[in-house]
Amino acid sequence: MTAAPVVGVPENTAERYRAAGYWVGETFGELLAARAAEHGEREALTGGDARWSYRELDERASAMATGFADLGVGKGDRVVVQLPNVPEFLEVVFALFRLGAVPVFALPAHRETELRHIAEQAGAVALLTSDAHEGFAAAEAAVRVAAAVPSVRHRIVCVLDGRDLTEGAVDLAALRATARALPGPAADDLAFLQLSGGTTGLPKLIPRTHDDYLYSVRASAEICELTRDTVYLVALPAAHNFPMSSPGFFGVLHVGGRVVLCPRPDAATALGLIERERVTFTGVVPPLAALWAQAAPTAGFDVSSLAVLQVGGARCAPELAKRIGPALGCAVQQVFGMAEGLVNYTRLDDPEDLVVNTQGRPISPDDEIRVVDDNDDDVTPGEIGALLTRGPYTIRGYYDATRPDVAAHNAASFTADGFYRTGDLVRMTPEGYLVVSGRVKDQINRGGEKVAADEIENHLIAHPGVLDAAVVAMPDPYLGERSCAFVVAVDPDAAPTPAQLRAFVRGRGVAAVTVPDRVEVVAAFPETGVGKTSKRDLRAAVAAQLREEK
Ligand code: J2J
Repeated sequence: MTAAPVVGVPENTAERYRAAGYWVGETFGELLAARAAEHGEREALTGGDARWSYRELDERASAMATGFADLGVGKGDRVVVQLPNVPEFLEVVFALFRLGAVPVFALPAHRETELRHIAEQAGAVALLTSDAHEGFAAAEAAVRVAAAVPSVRHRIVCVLDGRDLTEGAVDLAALRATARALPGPAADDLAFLQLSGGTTGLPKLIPRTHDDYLYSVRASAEICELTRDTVYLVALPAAHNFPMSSPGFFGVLHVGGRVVLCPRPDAATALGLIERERVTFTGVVPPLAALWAQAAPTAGFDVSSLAVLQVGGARCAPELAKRIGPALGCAVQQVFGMAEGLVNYTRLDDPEDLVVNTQGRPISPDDEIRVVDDNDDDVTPGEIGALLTRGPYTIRGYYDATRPDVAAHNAASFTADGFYRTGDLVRMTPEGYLVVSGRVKDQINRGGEKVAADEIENHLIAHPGVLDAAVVAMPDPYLGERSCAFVVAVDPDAAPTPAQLRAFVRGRGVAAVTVPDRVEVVAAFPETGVGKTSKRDLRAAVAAQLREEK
């Protein structure tokens, strides 16, 4: 068998998913065309001053697809897309879908280090960024990333900040050509690459097909009871899997509802938009839910239109889950999902006990769930174990599996029979609901933003004054977790200070989540019985220290 970049499901399994009606052979481009035919002048999208109807979004996507084609971007070509929550994001994404080119969804928080890695892993032919957002000179970073990654032939810039184009860049606006018919992709083709939270090193690329993703979108829209009257606020970065598909803006477009893009998720901006646009549905990470719930009673906004607030991406404390509904006057839904596939929801008619204390149950009757011990044997039902999953919208391997590093990571992240090792510790309730109780992956989940511990460690060890580094999660009342780096200095008498080390990591052009929140310089690390660094002891040490400082 020749190796392929995407690890597919076995053909008989694919047949089963088609026969069950999960994979229906529709592409994203076809979906948008069908909705434009059906809903025409209804408003699809609001963002900034723009209001686009279904027809306008459809026409824009077709015109821009032609522009990409004329530039030389073709079917199967990967294009890194990094944009904040602006309407152009959807225009670009649907244009690439229509062409069969493959968007690679960088997050707005990513910086040069992540962008370069993503472009390299994807073998991207183009980088599409803003000129600048959040103070990040994205177009200039793109010049350096393109210089470092030989596959990149084009830099395309969406001007949001009024800056002049960097030399050699193409203005996104110039890609708005006159539409011409183009051969589109097949529904079982790769639609896009999402990013994993990263359990080791930088984020891995997650290959999703039109067939598999659209199944999760349709099923999510149904579970979340979306209708054409739904007004959905994209409060999290649109490139993230949660606001994209759980049920996200794709779910809302699928049912003919309206999508409102929120530029920043602070309470005043978000609650203001909920009032102005009569938003009915949105999804956030727990720290934002807490902020909004705290602000709502006195902020003076009328948020009575909001019917459902979803909370997911990181653990939501039961106390918080209880508080949100009354504070915002809406129902709460917990969502436990992952860009690799599996998404669990509490259902809108579930009793309060399940909504408050569990993270929901899977979308599909064909989501296979295993809760296992260290030997991959099933635990006694109800006991805590590691979550493995396989199903009609969960990947079987990261992209590009022909690369030896990715193949090795795939061997560790998937079982021989194709289950994804989520790295989460869960228990299953008698009702079949999952409760997330911890994790085995060495990662920090900073209020939904994930970073691999070894990624931070590598940046610290690059400092000439650092002999060794070990990064663990420490409890935080707002974000749930923050990162704490323990560092052993080369010369204990001339150790770099925590402030210097944080500045050093930041200076390496990394996402903010990669800069350690706290740094402790220590003489040596505690060890386990076999002489390995004991992260468990380090976690306990910083937790104790924090209690003392209170
Ligand atoms: C605890 N941990 C959670 C939850 C995710 C919907 C919602 C979230 C994501 C997402 C997503 C959690 N309680 N409710 O893609 O479609 C942690 C787990 C999980 C990892 C996945 C979606 N919800 N998590 O967060 O790919 O550790 O997706 O494995 O970013 O987030 O992260 P990500």
